[in-house]
Parts: sequence; structure tokens; C-alpha cells
Amino acid sequence: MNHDPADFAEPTPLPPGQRSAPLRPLHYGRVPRLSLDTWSLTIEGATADGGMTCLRWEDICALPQIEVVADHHCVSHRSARALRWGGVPARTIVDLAPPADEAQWSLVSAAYGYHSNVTLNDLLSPRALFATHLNGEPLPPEHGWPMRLVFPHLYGWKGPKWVMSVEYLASPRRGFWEERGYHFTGDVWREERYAHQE
Ligand SMILES: Nc1nc2c(c(=O)[nH]1)N[C@H]1C(S)=C(S)[C@@H](COP(=O)(O)O)O[C@H]1N2
Ligand SMILES: [Mo]
Repeated sequence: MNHDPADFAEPTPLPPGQRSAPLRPLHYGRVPRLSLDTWSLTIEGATADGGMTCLRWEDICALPQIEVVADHHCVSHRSARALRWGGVPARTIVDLAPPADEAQWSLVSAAYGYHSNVTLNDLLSPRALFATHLNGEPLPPEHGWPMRLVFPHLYGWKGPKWVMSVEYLASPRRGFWEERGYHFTGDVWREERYAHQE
């Protein structure tokens, strides 16, 4: 009988308060209908040169791609294990359209007004990515097609699906869930769920 070396690997630990559950789409509102012809990612706000950068789908496809295998933790305690995300490192996008020195924060927005606040540090973390693929296939519409943000070390709400823009900020602002009682940073390993823990 053949064994995959993974059969003998230690199971990776889950962050505190999380339990394994199958991946299922979770979001506020409807799944938007988008077209690659009109789709773009805008990087704006407190940029280094004061301008804005608009990346179209073909620009994204021309950037270096990576794969990141990570668990996906919803703050509702469900964790989907070992998802294989493919896409562009968030750091690559930041390098392409860098922020001004004072811009240590950002607000990442999606279709229908969803947004989350993310620190520049988190955007620069090596495993953060703008994902276009899940387990080798283009993202299913309900999981954020054509592109979403993924932060393996933060709760799922920090990663907007159907991402449209990154706005660099010179002072902190709160996103959709952060305004509704959820934590400013949302680190899963520190169990930063709620604003009252800040
Ligand atoms: N645009 C958008 N992105 C979103 C959300 C949302 O409501 N709208 N929900 C977030 C939350 S709370 C989680 S847990 C994950 C869920 O990702 P999944 O649907 O791929 O499981 O998406 C995040 N991204
Ligand atoms: Mo979530």
C-alpha cells in the first residue's frame, strides 16, 4: 500500500476557539455579477506619488503568481482546512503602487460596499495574497471571482471577496465589521475577535 508522506505529517494546529468545518460561502449581500472587461483593481489614497494606479485583469495575470496553502478561519469558529490559494502576493501589488511613508493603514473595498481595514504590515506579510484561484481552479463566483484578498493569519472577514480597491490611509479607519464591533486587527493566533479586546 502506498502512503503519501502527508499521511504521516503532524496535523497543523488550529487557532484557539476554532473547529474544522467544510468551506462554505459566507458573505453579506448577493454574489455580484462581474465582467473581466470592466473589472479593475484600484490602488489609491495616500500613495507615495499622490497618484492612483488602476490594474486591469491582464495586468494582474502578467504579475508573478504564487500558491499558498492555508486554513481559512471565520470568526464564527469555523475553519476550512488546507485550502490551496493561487494568485499575486499582496506585497507585489504594494511594491507596484507604494504608499506614502505615513500611510500605515489601508481600507480594502469590494463590490456592494463591503470593506475591511488592514494594516500595511498585514498587506506586506509574506503569505498575504490577492487570490484568483482556489485548489487549482479559478475562484468560484461565490468565493470571490475574479479576485479576493487572503490573509492566512487573520480572520476571514479581513479578506474581501470581489475586491475592487485598496485605499492607503495616513490615519486608521474601520471597515464594515470593524465598525460593527469586531477587532481592528483580527489576528487569529491572538484570538482578536471583538473590538472590546483592543
Ligand atoms: N465582499 C465580501 N467579502 C467578504 C465577506 C463579505 O460579506 N463580502 N465576508 C467575509 C467573511 S466574514 C468571511 S469568513 C469570508 C468567507 O469566505 P468564503 O465565502 O470563501 O468562505 O469572506 C470574507 N469576505
Ligand atoms: Mo467570517
